[in-house]
Amino acid sequence: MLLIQINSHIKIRSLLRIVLLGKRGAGKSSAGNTLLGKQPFYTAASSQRVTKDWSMSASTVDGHRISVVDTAGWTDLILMNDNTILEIAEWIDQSDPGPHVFLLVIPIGRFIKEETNTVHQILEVFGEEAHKYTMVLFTKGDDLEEMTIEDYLKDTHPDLKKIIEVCGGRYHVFNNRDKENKKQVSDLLEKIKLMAKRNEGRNYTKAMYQKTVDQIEVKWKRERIMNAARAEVEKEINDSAVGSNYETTRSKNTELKPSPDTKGTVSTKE
Ligand SMILES: Nc1nc2c(ncn2[C@@H]2O[C@H](COP(=O)(O)OP(=O)(O)OP(=O)(O)O)[C@@H](O)[C@H]2O)c(=O)[nH]1
Ligand SMILES: [Mg+2]
Repeated sequence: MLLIQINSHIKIRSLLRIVLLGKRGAGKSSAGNTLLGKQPFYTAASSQRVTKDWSMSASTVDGHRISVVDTAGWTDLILMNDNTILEIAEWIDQSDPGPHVFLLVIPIGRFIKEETNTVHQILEVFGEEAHKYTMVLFTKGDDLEEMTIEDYLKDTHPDLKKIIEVCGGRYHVFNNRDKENKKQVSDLLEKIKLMAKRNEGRNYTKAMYQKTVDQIEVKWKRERIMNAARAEVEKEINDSAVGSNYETTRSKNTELKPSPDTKGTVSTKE
């Protein structure tokens, strides 16, 4: 046990591997730059996804070697499919042998249902085992103005509170516009190191990811079977509706249109 702790201490001291995740435009690349104290990641105010692929950069911060993987912005349109699964596996590979921490980047502001869906999707993709390696990193801390993050969280959307709870109550806030504020970086590193120590220096692994992918694939398979069954039932209902409409129309036509051999008898009878 002691040996494991010493080893993990050495591991954490040698390189802290960080992966940034979050919705498009959440401030992931900016947060990566703030963390590293340099600008390896391109950032922009855009309604489109700015970062389209992952990239990695490393630096020494407060005497610690850290590597940061910046990832493409999650959008509601990114439906999980085989390509996304492979792309994520690559991000994890980049952080070989696996990240010590996922920073779930969420901008300060109005937290609406759409954000919740994205965050839930991210949490689902990495699976339950990832929760203990995840921390919420709020960006746009300047928007808090006079408020503290604790004040902001007191009145926030219950879904956001739940997300923080899922992440073991871990969160931090960055103002990426304040490049002089080195304390925000040191404080985050301290929180990450504390978390890494609690995890005994272990990191999220590709095997953990594989496990969740297998579960997702089973879920997809089940959904595909259910959808096919549903489509079959709908088709049967439609077919029988068309059939009965046809019958109704046919019988209406039969009532209204006199057959050629009865033609004339209908109107001339009286
Ligand atoms: N005011 C303020 N703006 C910020 C902050 N962090 C990021 N931004 C701005 O938010 C916009 C998006 O930031 P990015 O870092 O490019 O966001 P991203 O999550 O990497 O975006 P994608 O790569 O498209 O997913 C940019 O205009 C940033 O300048 C912050 O702390 N405060
Ligand atoms: Mg980006």
